[in-house]
Amino acid sequence: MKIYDTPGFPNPLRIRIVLAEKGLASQVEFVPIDLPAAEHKQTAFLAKNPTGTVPVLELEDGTFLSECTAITEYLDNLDGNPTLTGKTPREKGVIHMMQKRAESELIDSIGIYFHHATPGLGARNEVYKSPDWSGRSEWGTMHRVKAEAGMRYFNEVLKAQPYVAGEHFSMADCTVLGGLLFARYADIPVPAECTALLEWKARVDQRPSVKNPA
Ligand code: GTS
Repeated sequence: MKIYDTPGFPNPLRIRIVLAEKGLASQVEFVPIDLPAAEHKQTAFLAKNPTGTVPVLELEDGTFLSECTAITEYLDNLDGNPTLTGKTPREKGVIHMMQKRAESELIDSIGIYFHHATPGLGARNEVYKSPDWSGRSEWGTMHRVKAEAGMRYFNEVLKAQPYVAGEHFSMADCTVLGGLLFARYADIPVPAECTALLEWKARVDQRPSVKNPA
């Protein structure tokens, strides 16, 4: 298997944690993609993922999987013991729901703020996101507020349970971790009153897969 990604970036981190959780790191060849140089928006990469985002997983049969959720589903089920995406119908439903909330309320909102209300990855790259990119938009700025509300939401969730989707570490935790990494890059601090979220972060940061992602 090959993973096309950009080391140290938030969405790639989600999959690198999954690979470490599942003990699959040694089975993957990493192919670096130069995001700041907009390599992901060029023809060769778009043939692998038409949405022009990393990460992408290439299977041995030449199939390309994009979207962290799809890649996680695939990797998690390889050994017949899905620990990150749920075993029972209820677990699968709850994990899917919470990870989607983590995308829409956190990591994707931070991405919109970063790309549409800050210089983002620079003019060479951002022109692909918005042809009239000028570095700021009200729509982008609103997503910072949305992301902060998302942090407060997950703080409430984590007051009641140890992990984002319940009793066990799951794909939903990986998405929130990616979101908080992106928040750091975008200079959106976790509100100090979000103590449950901060305590969760300190705890999951000690997991071997988070300490040493693939
Ligand atoms: N929903 C996608 C997924 O789950 O894979 C999001 C992927 C994504 O947005 N990746 C970012 C990207 O390629 C990389 S990261 O910096 O957010 O981690 N961004 C480039 C672009 O032009 O959108």
